[in-house]
Amino acid sequence: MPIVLPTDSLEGRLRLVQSRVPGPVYVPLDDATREERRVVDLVFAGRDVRNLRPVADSLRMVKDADELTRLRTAVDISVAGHVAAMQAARPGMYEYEIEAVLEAGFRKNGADRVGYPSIVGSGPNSTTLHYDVNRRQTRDGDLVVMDAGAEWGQYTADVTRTFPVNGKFTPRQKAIYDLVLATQRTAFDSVRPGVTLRDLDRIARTYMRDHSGTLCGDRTCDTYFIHGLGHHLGMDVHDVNVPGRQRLEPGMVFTIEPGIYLPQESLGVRIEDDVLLTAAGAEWLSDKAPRTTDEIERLMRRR
Ligand SMILES: [Mn+2]
Repeated sequence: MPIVLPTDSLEGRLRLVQSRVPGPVYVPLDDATREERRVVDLVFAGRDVRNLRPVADSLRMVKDADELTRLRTAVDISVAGHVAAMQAARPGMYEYEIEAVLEAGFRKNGADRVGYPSIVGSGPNSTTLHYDVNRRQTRDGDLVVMDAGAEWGQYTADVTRTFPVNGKFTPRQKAIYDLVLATQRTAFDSVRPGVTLRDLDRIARTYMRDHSGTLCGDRTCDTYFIHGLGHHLGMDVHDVNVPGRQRLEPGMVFTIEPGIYLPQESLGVRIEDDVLLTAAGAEWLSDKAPRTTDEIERLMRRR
């Protein structure tokens, strides 16, 4: 028989249970108010009170088999949405129309919801980070940065593709795109147990700088790579990253997402994929979404 108790008896009950369990007491303390902290000290007086947060966060960093299944499902659904949106895109469509196709693709394939607000930024908006207004009408010649991930079983993907709304990259767009792509590949090739995301960030920026030539004018293109290379991925799109566990371990999942943003040219490119580190090396999770300019143009011709 279940026992029904009043809510205000919870604290007393917890105190009773805790008093019978030996060892340290783990309580989430990060966001505790002074009053909550006072209650904790009162309830667990004399006990070894520790912060639950780093312990719980640490458990989230290496994904188990069930979590990987969820992430793979979320990624596969996201890829399907990206493919549908790229195939449907036409000059003159509003960004929200492309977003609608994208998210319909997510839902058709079983997504619970979006993992974060979808970004569909065309032309000048391709150079705005975290643009999610999606109200502009696209024009022939625009690039579109589409950063969107489906959530499935509480886990979210995080995928970005950049494509020409008319289906054909200009030589200039392709040149910038190919540098971003090569930068992403270089970072991926350096993924192994023991490296840090900071190492990969440095490797990516160095590569981009050394291969800029005159592509970005007087400066090297890494000047226009104005965000971090990547982050952990899981239940949160920017998943937890516990200080002291910076080195990548098998089972960790993270993004690699270099970009170049040239507002003067309304030219932004970001390519973002989700990567699993295994004992054998790195594995792309989201590479079923067309990624080279040839693959993207081929996909968009088949529409
Ligand atoms: Mn991301």
